[in-house]
Amino acid sequence: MMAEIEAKLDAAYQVHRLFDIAQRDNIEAARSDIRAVVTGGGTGLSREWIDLLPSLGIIAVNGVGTDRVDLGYARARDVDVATTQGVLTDEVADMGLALILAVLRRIVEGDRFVREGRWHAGEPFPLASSPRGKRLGILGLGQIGRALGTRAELLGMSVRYANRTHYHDVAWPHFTDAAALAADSDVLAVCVAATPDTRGVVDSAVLNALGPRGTLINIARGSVVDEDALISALRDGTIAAAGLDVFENEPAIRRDFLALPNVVLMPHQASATVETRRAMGNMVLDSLDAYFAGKRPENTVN
Ligand code: 8YV
Repeated sequence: MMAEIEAKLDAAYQVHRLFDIAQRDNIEAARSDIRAVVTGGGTGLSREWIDLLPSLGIIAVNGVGTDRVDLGYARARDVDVATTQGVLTDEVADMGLALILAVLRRIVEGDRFVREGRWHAGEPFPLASSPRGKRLGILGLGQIGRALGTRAELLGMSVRYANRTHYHDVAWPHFTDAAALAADSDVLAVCVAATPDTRGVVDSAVLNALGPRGTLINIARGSVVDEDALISALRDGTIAAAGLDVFENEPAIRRDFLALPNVVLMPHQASATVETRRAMGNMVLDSLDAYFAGKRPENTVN
């Protein structure tokens, strides 16, 4: 979290930082008094930790993903799980758009080309691909998927989506099946929440359906994509390219990704702007305030 948010936490509470090895002994001593945990979307809090904290009443997630917290288990223990939903939607959708443009317009490749002196040496740079007229398939039409679809339309892309629910307030064609969506898309953007149901949903069948001119974007969670299948597909031309902000095992991502020229890699930064991280941090503080005032935080999700 931002230093200014950490300072506000310290001003209001006695804070033990689990990620700080030097504090581990203090945490052990304070364990039974700890009433609130602040964590990240990609980090969460395991059942084991919930069991180790008998006074716990709230888990405030500095993010929207709750795939690393067992919501039902927390509820059964009377623990509220609050997220920062809403405030990061636009930022994450922007990252989706940035990755689409980075891949189609060869932004990262171009930067490298200039720095390596290849432009100066007169080497030709390959033509890029226009987003206009391309079909964007959105896997998971939550707030972020919708915000990405709206942005993509401004680029002249046509949007379709796959989702369990068929929404009638959008005119975009609806699919129920990820492979059928991929077959009808030039760019497939993964925006779906990570759950046991969506684990590995983007598999070799979906990548085959996306095809050799297709691009995969992932701004959701690495676990939604079968990374073995993705690495093979990028290597053998089953799909053209990918833009990824999230991975299965962060930050120790599969080294195979590093050697692939047709993938743009980001270190899970979709919500990471000063403005949005400030808004997220303040929302975490509001949730803690509400909880310690004896109220259930507004953005409780369990
Ligand atoms: C954050 C996220 O990077 O919202 C989420 O679920 O993964 C991201 O916004 C993460 O929560 C870090 O705190």
